[in-house]
Amino acid sequence: MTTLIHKIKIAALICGISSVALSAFADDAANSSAGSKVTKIEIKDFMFNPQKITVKSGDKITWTNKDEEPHTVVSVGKKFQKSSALDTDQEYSITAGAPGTYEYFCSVHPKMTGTIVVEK
Ligand SMILES: [Cu+2]
Repeated sequence: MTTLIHKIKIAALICGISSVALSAFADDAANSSAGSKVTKIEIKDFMFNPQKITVKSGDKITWTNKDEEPHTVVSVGKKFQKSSALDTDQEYSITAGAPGTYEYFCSVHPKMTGTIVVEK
């Protein structure tokens, strides 16, 4: 009986340690990956907000759909991979590639457009 309790305590301890280690690792990865950061774009009221962003090559760009309608992120000229139809609160991310100006739109509502400027 004591052995069982002892084992549970050890298991709990190991779990605690590994989750601390994991979160430390995640923080590390987010902070250290060569200064790259995440730029968030909210999709709300049939608009991409901000409508134009400037990022550095290697930065992550994440769209979140805050509308009740499905939206997509589609690159003009297929410069980056398009998203699937995003449900409410669903996210889509890409990593900014070569420097340049990238236009995109929502294929469900083509009047919704946005611009990404990628700098070196
Ligand atoms: Cu849309």
